[in-house]
Amino acid sequence: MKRDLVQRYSQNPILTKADIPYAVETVHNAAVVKHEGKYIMLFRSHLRTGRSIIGLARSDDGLHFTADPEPFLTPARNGLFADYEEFGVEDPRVTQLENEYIITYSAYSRNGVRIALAKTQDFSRVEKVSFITQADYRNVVIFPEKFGGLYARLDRPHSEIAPWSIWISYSPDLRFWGESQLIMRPVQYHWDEMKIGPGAPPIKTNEGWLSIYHGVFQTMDGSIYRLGVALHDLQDPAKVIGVGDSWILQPEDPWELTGYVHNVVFTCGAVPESDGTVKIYWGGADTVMCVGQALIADLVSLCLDHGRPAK
Ligand code: BMA
Repeated sequence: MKRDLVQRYSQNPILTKADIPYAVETVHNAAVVKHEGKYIMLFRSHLRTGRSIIGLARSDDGLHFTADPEPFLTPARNGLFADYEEFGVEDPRVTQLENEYIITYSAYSRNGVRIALAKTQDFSRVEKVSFITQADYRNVVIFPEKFGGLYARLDRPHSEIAPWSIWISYSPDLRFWGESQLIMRPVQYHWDEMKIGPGAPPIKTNEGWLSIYHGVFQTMDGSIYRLGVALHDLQDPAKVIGVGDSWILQPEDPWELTGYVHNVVFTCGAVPESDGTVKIYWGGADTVMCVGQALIADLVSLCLDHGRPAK
């Protein structure tokens, strides 16, 4: 197919450090959800220490965002969380479950990187609940529904031995997780051959759960981060029914090709709309936030008709 599946918004980037009322060096890798008719964006920002915090911005249309005056989630200064967040908090994802928004984020410290879970009802107060992985894990996305009474998540353990693959785990209470299985691997000499990781929390469609993931390819000039799609069975999300063979988005705009880390598009959130489109949000070069739109049906077809093996 010649046509681009993701249409970039003409006024990208939509949020940069110039828009933030406190001192930050980057605005990227943001989760976005709708809450009471507004779009809420939780974005990651590097400080001049080189460590990250999470800020919040609001929008009426999903395109024009205004940042709150203060950061939303910052490293704890004491208690258990402080031990594991001293190097920063990164890459949030948000899932609405019942009346709450569940936030997962990467916590960095001298002990490695692990995933913490926090929750909020209104995006004004946030409560850190617990760590839900040990080190080293990144990219945890939680499904917005339960399966056989259990919550489900996709995640990506760090590994120098096995390929960096996507796993699924289940939990009765969002705190204790188990029954893990590897469900999707990188494919050799393919655009996602080095690493894959879950991106946006999965979106329910008639054909299955649509997962937008990132894949990494290593070149002589470093790594390229791109986005692709996979479809999981509606009743049994451990079953991957199809994975698109081609990427849906790669670094092309100047602010994706160069920046804090060059050649990166990285997603932590996408918002399905009632007209069959989805707004996909991504960080460009770990520096700015961008948005684009795709037809959900096109992404599903890519998974089903032009598949690559899941494992
Ligand atoms: C990954 C994470 C992401 C980042 C990406 C590209 O390992 O650190 O936060 O966007 O690398 O630098």
